[in-house]
Amino acid sequence: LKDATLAHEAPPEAAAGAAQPRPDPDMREAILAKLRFAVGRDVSAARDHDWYVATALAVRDRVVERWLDSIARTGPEKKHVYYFSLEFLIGRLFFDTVSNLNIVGEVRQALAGLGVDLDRIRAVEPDAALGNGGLGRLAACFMESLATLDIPAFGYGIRYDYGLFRQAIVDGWQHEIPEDWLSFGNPWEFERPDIKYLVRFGGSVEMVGRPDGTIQHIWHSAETVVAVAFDTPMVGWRGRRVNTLRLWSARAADPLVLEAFNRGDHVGAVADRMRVEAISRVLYPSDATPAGQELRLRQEFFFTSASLQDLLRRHRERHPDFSNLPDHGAIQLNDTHPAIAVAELMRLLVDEHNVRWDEAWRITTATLNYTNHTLMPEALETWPVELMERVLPRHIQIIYLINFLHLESLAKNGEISADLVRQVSLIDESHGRRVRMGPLAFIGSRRVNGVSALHTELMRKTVFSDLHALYPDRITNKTNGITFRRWLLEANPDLTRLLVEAVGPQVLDDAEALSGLERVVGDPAFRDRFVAVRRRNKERLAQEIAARTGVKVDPAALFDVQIKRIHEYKRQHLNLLETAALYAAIKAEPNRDWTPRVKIFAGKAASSYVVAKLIIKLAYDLAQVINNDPDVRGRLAVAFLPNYNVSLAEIIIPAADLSEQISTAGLEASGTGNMKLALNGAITIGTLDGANVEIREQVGPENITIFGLTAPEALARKAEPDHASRAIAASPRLASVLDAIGSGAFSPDDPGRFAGLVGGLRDHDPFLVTDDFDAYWEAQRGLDELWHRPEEWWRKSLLNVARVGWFSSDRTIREYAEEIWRVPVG
Ligand code: TH1
Repeated sequence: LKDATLAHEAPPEAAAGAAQPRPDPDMREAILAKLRFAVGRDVSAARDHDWYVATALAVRDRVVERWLDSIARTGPEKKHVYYFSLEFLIGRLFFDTVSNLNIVGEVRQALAGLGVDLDRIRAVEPDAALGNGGLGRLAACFMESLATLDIPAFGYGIRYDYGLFRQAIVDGWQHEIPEDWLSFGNPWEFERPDIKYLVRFGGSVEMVGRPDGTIQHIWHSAETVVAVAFDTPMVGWRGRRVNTLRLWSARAADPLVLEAFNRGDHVGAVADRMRVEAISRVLYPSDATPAGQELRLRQEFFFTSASLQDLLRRHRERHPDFSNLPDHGAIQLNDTHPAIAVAELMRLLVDEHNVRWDEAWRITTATLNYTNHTLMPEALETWPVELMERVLPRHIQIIYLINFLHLESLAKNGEISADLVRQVSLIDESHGRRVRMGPLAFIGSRRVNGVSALHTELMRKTVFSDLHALYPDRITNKTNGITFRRWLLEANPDLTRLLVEAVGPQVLDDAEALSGLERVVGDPAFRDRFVAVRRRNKERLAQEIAARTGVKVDPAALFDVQIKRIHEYKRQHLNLLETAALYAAIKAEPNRDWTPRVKIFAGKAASSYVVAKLIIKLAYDLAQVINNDPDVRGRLAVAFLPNYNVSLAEIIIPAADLSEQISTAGLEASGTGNMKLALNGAITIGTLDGANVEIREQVGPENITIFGLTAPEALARKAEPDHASRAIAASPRLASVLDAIGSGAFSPDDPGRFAGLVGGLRDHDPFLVTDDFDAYWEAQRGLDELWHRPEEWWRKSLLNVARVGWFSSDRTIREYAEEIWRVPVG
């Protein structure tokens, strides 16, 4: 095999309508010049990191040309999309950029001529881990698809000094290590010291009567923070368009109180600065759980206010007033984290720009849109009224007025009961007074969307049912998607090359062209090549597992993969119970023809989530026993890979045979890892939850393994007080595995370690692990059987690849563009 890494590197002239990359006379000279004059190193002294920076800067020059071109080409009149998100989980940018510019071959060659290996230096780049999981990664995929579809867009967020913590596993326990991704500099960002806004906090509000009888509100804030812009170019496929990701960094207005310093108070002089700059110091490590701290509220308001001021300024440079703001911009709120935008946009318009309240409300509700990503009650953001009064005194007034007008409009439309008021009020009075950010975002938005068909249906029927009855056209579904550039072309170049051969180069531009594969699924020669590609990917993963954990696994075994945040609702512990039961079964009947399996886990637990950390420890303890037991060698192995992030996902996903998507039905809003794994040929074992439902529709029920309670069944079952004890009594296998784990069979050094975890399952089991256990066990054994019929297995696997084109984020973004944002798609 010659340069097998990327078939699509060659100019894909067959791709219709695509802009050809400009011929680049001398990448080699460009890299050498950057090495010398930007990095300040001689070739003889240059190390991998120097080469990485030099090459990134040389590539960046090509990006900047297109970036400026995109901005120039987009007249100010064109409608822009503004994606507000507290998280952008981008991962590495170097190879993504090179690949999207279609210059992988050129760059590889230039580097090779200098004795440098592209694949070695690309691994030097740290991940931009500015997100926790699916929500943050979705924002990153959306930025890529927006550029690809030539939609003018800004991503707005926070430039955290520290991204999501690095996870170390010490003796099975998770430790969190700061992720200082910026310590070697960041060649992709442009600091914009001239683009800065003041964001204010605290203080009080003065009310002054105007001659016309209206009241002017003057906010005397107690604290001022400067938000400074850092811009990163977001390159679309084939470099067609380059958009801006604008991340704000917090700076003190007066960084050094000179007077204090001169007095000799060197610490006091910088204390205020520390407090202010803490705002953009670190990402909260909570996923699908509210962070709930004052600093979090400060982060949310900080980036929302700076972003709104930025886009209002740009609007005012070209228009006499804000009446046509909705024609020139659509704002998408990624969950409720930026929901304070409803109050802040009202404040900016009414207090700072003298727009009348009704007109400001019209503009706000025509500009904002809100995406909901979870319905779990404990995950819905609320803020204590007392905290809001202290941190955002003007905003709480505005929220009260919005709430008053909202409830008044209900009253006008007929009777309203105390019950209905309780349901739809923006203030929750049930446990202390709290502002409910979901309903605030709902009331303030033109469109509100869920992220899968099932999730959107549940939004209408449960959490938002009363608001839905009042505004029946507001909720709409936009099933999530993933960018195929990163998750197929870049992560799995060998499979991509095979697909191009099989269905033609249009598959690089059009995800739906994957359906062309249907023609070859029965072709044994093609199937063999597909299996050979997968085998190489699995060998690479096996090496990675050995390097990271010391566990040796056989690439011929079934690779059974569960990679995602560790959360009880995602039920890694259901998978672990099945693993322990399988171990017992193999030991009891060692001579049966067991399907060799490697159970692969990876994921981070929120630092304060004790049970999630214990689940990681359980995976580790099971691995210790199982991997060291000669009785099961070659049949069962367990590996927990530390520090799951985007880059590790890019290695695991192309090597997965089985994709575990086993959340309690009704609780996983969508999932997006499920789409990435299916796209790369994994078969899904999953519940009827989130986007699994739509994956089943697309790939066909015979090509996915569905098990367990449905969402309505799960809801009903949970209400039965003795559901767990009945499930355990009915399943000797489950009873015995719970006994074993609970009594310390896998933790002889601390036999009581998992007693609490098991006790929780016996007593309450809110996530229905016990109820779904038998169905899950049976489904797994069915897959064991299927593995013994490779022709059938690979046919199903190939049909998954062929039929998941619909899950491209290009499709998702097209739907947002047409129905929510009303912007043209290029
Ligand atoms: C996730 C959902 O859990 C997942 O199902 C979905 O695919 C993904 O969003 C993208 O839509 C969520 N992540 C978070 C993170 C926080 C709060 C709520 C959610 S929901 C911090």
